[in-house]
Amino acid sequence: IKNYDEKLAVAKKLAALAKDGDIIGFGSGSTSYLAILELGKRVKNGLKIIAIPTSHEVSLLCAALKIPTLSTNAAKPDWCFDGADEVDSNSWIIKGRGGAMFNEKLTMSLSKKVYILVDNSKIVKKLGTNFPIPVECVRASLLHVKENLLKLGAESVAVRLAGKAKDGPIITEHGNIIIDAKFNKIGKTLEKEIKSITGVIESGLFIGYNIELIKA
Ligand code: DER
Repeated sequence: IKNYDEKLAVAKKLAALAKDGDIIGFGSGSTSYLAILELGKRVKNGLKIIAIPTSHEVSLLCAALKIPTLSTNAAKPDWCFDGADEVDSNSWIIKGRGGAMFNEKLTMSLSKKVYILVDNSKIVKKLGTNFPIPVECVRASLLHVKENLLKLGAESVAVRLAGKAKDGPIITEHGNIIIDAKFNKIGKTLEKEIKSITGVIESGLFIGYNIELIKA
């Protein structure tokens, strides 16, 4: 894991926040993974929490750590945590390198409190510097979504491929595909403009969410 020491320090800080009875939204990605391992240690020592996982990976990890889980239809999280690919000075965020941004945004929207775990490599002056905005969309809308993302100013759009794991596109937890759209200019209406394209399920652009950063 890149920046392991910083991520582990942030993960430990997060894990210390949990208290008995908490229902917690568990984010996806390597930083969240380390936080879940830390929470697993506390659960082994008697901490009573329930997790709402945001991906298959996190669901499997909770099962392995014997952390009880509920779905987003069964309960609302008291609070949630997650990682980020980029965070700017307005606390606008790009997420979704791990492809779980629909469940992550849903869980954040359901949570009273949102903690975002960041190592210093994630802090950027200008959003869009290092990462594309991932856009989850219905397979039948691929051409339409690509065209409209370019119209919104995307420098490039590319279907996320599974690589060695499988020829062709990756398929998300909800059976959709992801288009990675590189934007050099990200204005405050872009999240809503992307969402308004027919066929778009959700994007990894988070503008104006009430979040608290946890840094190393
Ligand atoms: O895919 C995601 O949304 C992850 O949370 C990502 O944004 C951060 O992943 P990392 O913790 O592995 O850097």
